[in-house]
Amino acid sequence: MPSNVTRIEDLADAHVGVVGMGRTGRAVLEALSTLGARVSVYDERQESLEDLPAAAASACAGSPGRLAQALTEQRPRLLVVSPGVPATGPVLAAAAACGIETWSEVELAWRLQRASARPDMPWVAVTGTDGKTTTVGMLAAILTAAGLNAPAVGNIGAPVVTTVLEGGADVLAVELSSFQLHTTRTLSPLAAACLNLAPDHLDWHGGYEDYRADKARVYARTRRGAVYNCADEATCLMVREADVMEGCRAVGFTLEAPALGQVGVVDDLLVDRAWPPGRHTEGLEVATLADLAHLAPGGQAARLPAHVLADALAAAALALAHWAVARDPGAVARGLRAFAPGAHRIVTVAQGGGVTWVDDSKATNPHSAQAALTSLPAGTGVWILGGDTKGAVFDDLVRAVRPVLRGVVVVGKDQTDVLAALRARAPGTPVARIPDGDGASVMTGAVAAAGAMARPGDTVMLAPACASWDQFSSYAQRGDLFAAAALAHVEGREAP
Ligand code: UMA
Repeated sequence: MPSNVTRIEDLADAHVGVVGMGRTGRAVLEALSTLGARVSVYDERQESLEDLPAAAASACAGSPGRLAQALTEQRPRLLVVSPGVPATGPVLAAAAACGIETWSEVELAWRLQRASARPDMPWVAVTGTDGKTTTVGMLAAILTAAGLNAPAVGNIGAPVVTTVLEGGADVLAVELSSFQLHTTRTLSPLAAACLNLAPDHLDWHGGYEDYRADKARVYARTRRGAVYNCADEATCLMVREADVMEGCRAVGFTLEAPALGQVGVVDDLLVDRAWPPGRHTEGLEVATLADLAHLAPGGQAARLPAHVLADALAAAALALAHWAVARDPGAVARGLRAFAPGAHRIVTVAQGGGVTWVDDSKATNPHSAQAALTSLPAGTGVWILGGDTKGAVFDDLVRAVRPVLRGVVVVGKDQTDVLAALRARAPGTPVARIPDGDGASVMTGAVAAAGAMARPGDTVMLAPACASWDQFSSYAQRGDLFAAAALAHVEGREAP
């Protein structure tokens, strides 16, 4: 049985396996090649093994069972697995049975950094079922506003290992999925947060408790701040049970007035009672709701969705763990003002005749659609909904958003489940149905129907709660077609 690899120096000339040749695997192959490792690559798809960024000692394509068999025969000293490789699948089972140590790309990146000329460059880590990408973006913006070179990396799209090898960063804002955390073993972040916990990816993990346990790993060995969501008991419990470094503080974020040890909201202020020296007697104002107005439908701070405010509070709590932000807390407000939301996430795309048109095409499940819609005042929302349901159930969503609705426009190839939920949970609410067709005609029809329902002061929101695949090529295309049709509608033109 091969001995465990625990040091980067051991990798020169070592036989290392890399599973998955997507974004992660390719970055790992490049990094391992520069270290002089002999790399064998494995992937379920032959096409993924084409045009590799560096030479591989061997390449194997085949079913998960076939990859597991190859691993058992070849027995690399270390295995670096891509996030998509499931915890419950044959590949990780074979590695465990053969005693092959397995790392995530994140683990490799952390070890590379610890062995580099700047071993103490801090990482700030964010996980959670919802809001990770927004929070990491806000965090990077705040750290940048404090004068730091602070890239946003990880699950957000940029493999961490590439950024570490490039050098030059002062601090990393790292988005971590539960997949990545599963095989991350020695990371010791400056600050860490699990934003919330709801069932997700249960097939990959094998069950809810396994999913929870992998999320909780984000807090292990945290040095300054273990940040939890006061409204989510699961995250409070994770922090209570976490094996953090001596001196690490538990920091809560809350939409209410903050108690000692929390970051929260007082009137229209974001207030820190976790970090400042005077926190025992008073809080420190670090930003205002107006600093987040550009993230609200129509740019109105009063309509800021609660989950966006929660993400901003979490980002502030994490960033303030860094000395550069603690010394310059105004960076929180400057960073939040500079933060640009991701495309198709509650973006105001048109305004006219007193009606605001908002693209939240990224809301591909009921949970995220609900978060966006419930920020609207009662009776002022025209909701465009529907698409590929992925087997979701809509009753709870419709019940929750009914008070804000003026009307609903239903799109999608198969509208059965959505219409049944509307009939059961929002009887009497006007509903328009858009017949199946190509993406452009569906969106033009939906915008015309929504425009006919809306009154001055209303918001038309595309928050489909469904995937886009049935009528569009992606949620991005769906959002783009909505924006184009909404603009044409307010300008009195025909949709392009
Ligand atoms: N593959 C196998 N066997 C498997 C699974 C995948 O051979 O069991 C192969 C595929 O054939 C393909 C390659 O692995 O060639 C793809 O690897 P991957 O699925 O791990 O994806 P990457 O391209 O490496 O992208 C990953 C993350 N993907 C997943 O977690 C599924 C990206 O997150 C991340 O941005 C990227 O690394 C950079 O860090 C995406 C994601 O959907 C956005 N994340 C999930 C989420 O946010 O919910 C967790």
